[in-house]
Amino acid sequence: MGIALIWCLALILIKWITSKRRGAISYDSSDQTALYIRMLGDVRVRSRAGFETERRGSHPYIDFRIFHSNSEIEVSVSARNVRRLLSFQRYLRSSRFFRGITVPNSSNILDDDYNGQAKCMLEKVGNWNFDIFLFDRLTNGNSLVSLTFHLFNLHGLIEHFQLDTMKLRRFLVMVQEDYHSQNPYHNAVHAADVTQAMHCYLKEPKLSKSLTPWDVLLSLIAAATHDLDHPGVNQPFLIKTNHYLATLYKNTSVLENHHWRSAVGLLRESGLFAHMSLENRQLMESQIGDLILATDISQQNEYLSMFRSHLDRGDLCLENANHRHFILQMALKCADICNPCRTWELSKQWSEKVTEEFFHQGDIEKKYHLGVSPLCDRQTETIANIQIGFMTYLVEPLFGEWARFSNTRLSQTMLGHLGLNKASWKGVQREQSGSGDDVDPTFEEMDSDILPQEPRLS
Ligand SMILES: *[C@@H]1O[C@H](CO)[C@@H](O)[C@H](O)[C@H]1NC(C)=O
Ligand SMILES: CC(=O)N[C@H]1CO[C@H](CO)[C@@H](O)[C@@H]1O
Ligand SMILES: [Zn+2]
Repeated sequence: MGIALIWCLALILIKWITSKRRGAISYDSSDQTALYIRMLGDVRVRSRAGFETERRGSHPYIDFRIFHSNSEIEVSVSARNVRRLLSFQRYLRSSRFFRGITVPNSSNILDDDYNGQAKCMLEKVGNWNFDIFLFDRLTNGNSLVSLTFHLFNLHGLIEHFQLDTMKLRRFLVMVQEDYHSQNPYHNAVHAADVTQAMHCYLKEPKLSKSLTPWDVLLSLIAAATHDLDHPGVNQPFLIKTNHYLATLYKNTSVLENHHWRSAVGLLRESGLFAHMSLENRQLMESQIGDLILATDISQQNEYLSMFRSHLDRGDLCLENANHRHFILQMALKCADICNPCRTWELSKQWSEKVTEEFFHQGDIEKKYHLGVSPLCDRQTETIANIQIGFMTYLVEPLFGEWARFSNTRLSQTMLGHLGLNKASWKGVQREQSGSGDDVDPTFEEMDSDILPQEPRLS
């Protein structure tokens, strides 16, 4: 789950739900968080959907049948234009033919493309300042493969689980390939960044002294695969375009379920754990699912309040495997939305990328009259507004609890960056608005703009 889902999901739900229950919900601006969480909570309906793996390249990513049932659009847009507009969707890269070429040579990646600087950077892979963008350039776009392979080695997983390094590399290359490099944000570099953050959290004293190699293995795989095959649009977009994944997963954690099932597909295909018992492999698949599904931001309230009550009661016992896995879910959630907790230099780049992805979705929605998702309209939104809301309502609450759990220098560093970055965006916002107004216009506009609008989704 990436940030892209967060805002559009939250706001589009407000549109939907208020259209159905206008007047039933109070939009007290002092309680926006509760409002968001309530809205997000409403979408979570059913239990986890089917257990089939997702086969790569087996489906078109976006189903545009919706366009053909809309006569207004049908006349103005040719199928060819639709296809061209959606060229960001990867078709070719999923083909077995393509993979057949790259995979056998994947073992060269670490030897050939690794220059001295990339190796040097890996010595500091546990630093919070690690520059994943630079690392990705130094590794020729292979940051996810290089970093994850290195971490497997560093944590002794290859030896402990008797992993075949060829199979491991092959698996990681397939994972990296199944991210869409055309996505400004949800691409393999984001996955590498989340994996690096996860590694930093695994090293935190409370965790490192209680985690088993199994826990570390699952954490790294889940981090590396948590947004696998992300289409670069969010769940509401998939639902309103009648995408088959939305149907398959019953409108619930659609993307996260797909990331998980895709990961399972690659694990099976690579045979990386073929030497383990079926029972262990099944356990691994379901535990990786628990981790990836936890990244669905619409469930943040549940996870956060569970975390909070554990911390209030002081009853977390990391010798207990269930408690450990709960903490790993929280850690992955933190890793996934830690962008605002990085240095300004890195954080700013992520903000630009995620906004670009939002706006791209908004452009498609505009062009095809799908109703522009909130925060996706480049005419009315700014990076600063989006970031300030995101930090205030989602990142700060999560990292506040994390710092209670793990009150370390790293946690203080993250909260420090978060505060500074927010202040920087507020500065940008003030410059742009030309006034001293600190209030996020997104939230101010909620009553006047979002509420009266009729949803155009049905
Ligand atoms: C998913 O949402 C769409 C649009 O709101 C709706 O038409 C469809 O029935 C929903 N599917 C399920 C399984 O709830
Ligand atoms: C596509 C490609 O680069 N294939 C090469 C893979 O590696 C072998 C030998 O290592 C070469 O012979 C192939 O040409
Ligand atoms: Zn993500």
